[in-house]
Formats: sequence, structure tokens, C-alpha cells
Amino acid sequence: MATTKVDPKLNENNTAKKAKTYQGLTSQQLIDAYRIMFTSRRVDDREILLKRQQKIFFQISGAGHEAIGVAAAFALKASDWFYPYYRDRALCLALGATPYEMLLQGVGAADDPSSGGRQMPSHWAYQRLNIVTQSSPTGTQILQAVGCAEAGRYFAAHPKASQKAEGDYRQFKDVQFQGDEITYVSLGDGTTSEGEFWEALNTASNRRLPVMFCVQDNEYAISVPVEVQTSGGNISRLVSGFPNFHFEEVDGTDPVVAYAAFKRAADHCRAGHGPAFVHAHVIRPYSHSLSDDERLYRPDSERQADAARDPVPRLQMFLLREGILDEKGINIIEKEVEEQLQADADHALEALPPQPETIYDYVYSPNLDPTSAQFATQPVIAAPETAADGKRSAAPNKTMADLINTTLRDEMRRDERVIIFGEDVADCSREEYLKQKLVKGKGGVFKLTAGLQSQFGSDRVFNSPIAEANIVGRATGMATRGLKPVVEIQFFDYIWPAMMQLRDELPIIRWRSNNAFSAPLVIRVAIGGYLTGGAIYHSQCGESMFTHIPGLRVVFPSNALDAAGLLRTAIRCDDPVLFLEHKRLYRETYGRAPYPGPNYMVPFGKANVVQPGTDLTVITYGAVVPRALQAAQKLEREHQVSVELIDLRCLNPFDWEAIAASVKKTNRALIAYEDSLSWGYGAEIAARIADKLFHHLDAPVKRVAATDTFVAYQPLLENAILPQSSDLFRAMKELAEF
Ligand SMILES: Cc1ncc(C[n+]2csc(CCOP(=O)(O)OP(=O)(O)O)c2C)c(N)n1
Ligand SMILES: [Mg+2]
Repeated sequence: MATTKVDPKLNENNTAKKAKTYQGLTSQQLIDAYRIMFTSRRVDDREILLKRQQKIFFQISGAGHEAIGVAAAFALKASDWFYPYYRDRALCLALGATPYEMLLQGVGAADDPSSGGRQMPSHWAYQRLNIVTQSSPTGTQILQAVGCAEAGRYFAAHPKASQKAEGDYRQFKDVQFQGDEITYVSLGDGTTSEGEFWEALNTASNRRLPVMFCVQDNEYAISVPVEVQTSGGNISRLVSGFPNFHFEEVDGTDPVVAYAAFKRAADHCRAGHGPAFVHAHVIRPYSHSLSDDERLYRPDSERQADAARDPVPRLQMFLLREGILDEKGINIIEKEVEEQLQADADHALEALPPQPETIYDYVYSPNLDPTSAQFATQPVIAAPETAADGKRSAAPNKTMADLINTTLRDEMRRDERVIIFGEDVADCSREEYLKQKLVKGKGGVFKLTAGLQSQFGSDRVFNSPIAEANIVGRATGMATRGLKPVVEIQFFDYIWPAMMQLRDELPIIRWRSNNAFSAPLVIRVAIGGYLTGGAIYHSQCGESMFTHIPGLRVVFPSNALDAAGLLRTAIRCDDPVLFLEHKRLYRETYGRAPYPGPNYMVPFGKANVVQPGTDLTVITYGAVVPRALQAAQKLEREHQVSVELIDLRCLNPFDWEAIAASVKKTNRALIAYEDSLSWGYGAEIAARIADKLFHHLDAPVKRVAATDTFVAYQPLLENAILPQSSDLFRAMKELAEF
């Protein structure tokens, strides 16, 4: 970017002192800056025109934020990583995105490199420029940027982990990293009100991560002024206590001043001292977006004061004053920009839209299908051992908890990209206690990760703050870079702070970027009740809220062997997976199994027929499986009713073929699940059976589930609320007799 010679045609008088630089910026860089800033403003103006002509469908501008974007881009390197927000048009242009590409997103073209027509304009994603796909929710990018920085640091410490490997997600995940890279993340002043912003500052500070936060403070969040958002009206004052940060508060309408600030900030990050926080005061000369009219809440006086600080004319005056450009030179640049933009707009308006039949592309990985035979392997059980006394003992049965732990261990050994974090998952954060053998270590509140930190080190297994969005957001950023985080949410009941990341980010990254980015990772979650005393906040289910999210695989094993096989598939596959582990099943006698070896996998979307039958079909999963089995066996014993019991194992995708084949045979279907009845997982299955198998049914499709309440503490109430074996028995009997 940095050329020193100024084109003579742009400045005939050539009054600039050639060698002079401005905070390190050469005359030519300042001319480049002007060209980019002017282009940025004119792309906005062009989009506004096109929107008014109804040729594009949305517009949000970067006006007033041009100087800060150019300054940041000039101070950073192409190999750094970028999580910009919608006002960062000038940043993206300065990094190498083109106006034509931006206009392609405006018209929603198939060739729009950011999203293939799936996202609004100014939702940047340029794979070649390390500009990671951005979305609309304010602030969701910030924790991901922290995770991105963590991934860079991890790969620098474990360079071999970046190597490609055949046969799993790594085959399709290129890893690039630089030892001294910086992750830039920007946001508006209003967005600092989001909790995730504070979670990100906390972790970046605590881990001394090379994250450059840029708050672009235009004093408004749509119509809400900064003093309403931020106590005291100045975010710099509030964040100043975070350790390890370098802080800058600058006039973000002056590219020279802003550049100097970014340079100092970048030096701090690159030297490994920690994150930086650049608070840039900017203006918003246009309304929030074309859907907003700022005259409703801002008087003319305020808008005129902003206009006096407009970065584009300001830089123009600076260039003239310094003799870097003359008026003719300015005119040449502006004319070139306008002509090119006209051509770009004409060209973009002719671009082809995406075809409707492509809507399902990239909901999931197009490369690796976790339902395929590649993920179906047989258990390899160790041969019986012969003891000294000649007695032969078979491989011992293991609990679900044991086999999950073993699977994690196997996969961490096999794949150095696998890292584990979450609440209490480490053996001991104060690792000197472990080293001195003063403590044994915890390894999870249910001990599922016990021993992993001790075996694989504290940079591969570590505790997170109690902040679920932090866990999922960071993991998403890491997975985008190619790591395979296997994170834990301690209780399903506490997953909700992560819901924004889980609904609006993680599962959509591939789809919204038209396959340019992806974040395959695993979220293990302890779920479910039947705990006797678990009460409301340690017993909930709620899986249907997640099976309703396209792009997210949802798995729910009922026994040790399936848990091992499905977890391995989850780790090796190329999609994000919510792996639900029923707490009651962790150490249950039911469903124990010998260690199936380090390559045992169960494909997703394949049900297990727990017992075949002819009279009715029961479709269930999780902790209801053993309860339904008990009921079915009793029904067989007492009433000679033969029940076919199907354990779905995987809820998204689910095994419709197994259900259909069974219902066609038995002509009766009962869906049993632990979650509350209404709008639950069984509703979808029941609707599909009614829709697709109507002519095969001899009885109405039935459901057994929890009451439409929460799960109570007192065991008498818990028993009444959750579906019991006796409830299942009664429902099966009624259905058989219908
Ligand atoms: C989580 C969330 N809540 C609300 C919105 C709607 N919204 C979009 S932009 C915006 C204001 C953001 O203000 P600020 O962070 O100051 O950025 P600016 O637009 O001023 O640059 C709001 C409320 C959103 N996109 N996401
Ligand atoms: Mg703002």
C-alpha cells in the first residue's frame, strides 16, 4: 500500500515537501487514503440512490466513519484478521474489497462474494482478505474475534496442528496463522452496552490476547444517544481498569491522528503485551440507515456541528493545505472514482441473482456427510485377558461417563486441533498444585473431562469464566480458524446466555457466507432430569429449541456405546454439533459397554432399534429409552403386546426411514420424550407421521412427555411431572387396544 512517489499529474505545482511524512504516512498514502474515503462515501451515495430507485433492497452507510477505517487498515497487515461491523466500508475497501463486490451484495447477486445474495449489504465477508463473515446482531462478533486471536496464538504454539489430515474436517479446513498476528474487531458506541462486549474485554485482558477493539463512537445508536447507553457518556472511562490493555481515545475523523493511535495500539498487540482499545470519536452524517429519519430526534444544529467535522472534506482540505494535492488533482481522483463507480453499478445491476433451488446449499458442510458410511465403524473390543490364575476376563463394562472421557482422550491424542474449555472442565487451574501433586484435580462437575488437562496440558484444556456466551462465542471464532473446540456447557439449564451465539451465529456462519467460512465444533451439554432433587434449574430438557435451528446437528445418546460413537463423529465431522448428555445416564447400569476402541463411530441420523416388535412403535431417545424398554417388556409379559422400540440417538438429522419402516409394519406410533409435551420434539415426528403415513395408521399418533410445567424439587412432584415407566406402559397399552 505504501508508495512514496506522488503521481505528478495529481499535483502540478508539487508544493508538498516530498520527504515529509505525517505520523509515518507518506504523501502518497494520504492520497490513497483520500481516494478510498471518497470512494467509500460515494458507494454509500450510490447505494442510497439505488435503494430509492428500488434497485437494491437495503442500505446502511459507513458515512462519517471513513477515516477510522482507512487508518486501521493502514496500521494493520494483510495477514491480520478482521471482524468489522457494518460501518466499516472504508476499512474493507482499504484492505482490498472493491466497490463492485459491495454493490453485488446490494443487488443480492449470486456472485456476491460476501454471501451470495443471502445477507444485507455492508455485512462483510471476504475470505481472501481475512475479513470474517459478519452478521446483524450488535456485538456478536466481539467474542468470536477473541476466539480468533486465541486460535492464532494456539497454532503458533502448536504449528503441527495446522497440518491438513485426511478423513475428517481437517481435510477441508485450511489453517493460516502468523506468530504476531492481530485480530481487529469494531463496534459502535451503543453496542458497548451488550454483555458480550464486556465478556470479550474480560477474556482478552485476562489472556493478554492480541485483539484490537475499535469503538466507533458516533454518539448514537439509532436514536439513542451515548449518555443513555453508557454511564457517564464515555466508554473509555469505564473500560480503563482492564489490565494489560493499551488505550487510545482519538478524533476518528482525522486519519493521521487515528493512524498514529492504531500504530501504537498495534505495536502493543504485536509485542504480545495484550489487547488494545481504540475509542474513536466519529460522526454520523446520514441517518442510521435508510429506514431511519434522524430529523425526528436530532436538531439541525447538531447535524451541522457534525458536518463541520466530516472526515472526507476535512482530508481534502488537509491535502490542499499541505500542498499534497492541488484542486486539479482532487478533481482527477474524484472523476476517476465516479466513472469507475458508474461502471461498477451498471455492471452489478446486470449480475444474475441466485437461483431459488440453491437455498439449501451450505446449511451443512457440502464436503463431509456425517450420516454417511464413512462414519459407521464397528466396535473393536479388546480380547479377553488371561490372568495369572488362568481365568479369562472379558473387557470390563464402562459407563457413559467413562466412555465420553475416553473418547475425548482418544481424539485429543489423534488431533492436536482439539481443545476443551468450559466451566470447571480443567483438573486444576492453579496448575502448580497439580504439578506438586498436592491435588488430584476436578475435571468437570460430572468429571467427564477428568485427567485431560493433566495429560494434554493447560493450553488444551482450561477453565472459562462463568459466561456461556463467552464459551460459545470464543469457540466459534476458534473453529472459524480451524481449531476443533469441544466445549462444555455445565447444565442445559444455563445455556441461554449463549443463545444469541447459538441461534444467530454458529449454525449460520457457513450458510450466510455461502460456504466461505464455517465453524465446525462440538458443544457438550449435560441435560435432563430424573435426578431426585435436581429441581427446576438442574433438570430441564428443551432440545426442540435447538432442533429448530437449521445448521446445527443435535445428538442425544441413551447409552455408553452410542455416546462414544456419536461423540467421535461429532468431533470428526465438519458441522457444529450440540451433543446432549443425559446426566442420569452418565453412571447408569443400563447401557454400559466395553471400550469400543479409538475409531468407533456411529453415523448421525441413524436410529437404533432397541427391540423389534410387531404391534406398535415407540419412538424415543435419551433417558426415556430405558424407561420405555421396561414398560415394553412388562407389556409383552403381561399382555403379549410386541413393541418395536426405536432410539433415535440423533435428533437432527433424525432417522425418518427407520420410523416410517416401523410404523408401516406396526400401524401404531407413540412418541415419548422427557421434555414438556406441548411444542416438543414429538410434535414434529407426530405431524410427519400423520402427514406421510396416514394410510398406514390404525390408531391416532400418541405422545407421552413431561407436563407443561418445570421440573420440581420434591421427588413426588418430579415423578408426577416427568414421564415414568408406568405412564409409558399405560399409553402403550391404550394404543395397542385402540
Ligand atoms: C442485538 C441487536 N439488537 C438490536 C439491533 C438493532 N440495531 C441495529 S444497529 C443498532 C444501533 C447500534 O448502534 P451503535 O452500536 O452505536 O452503532 P452505529 O450504528 O451507531 O454505528 C440497533 C439497535 C441489532 N441489530 N442487534
Ligand atoms: Mg453509534
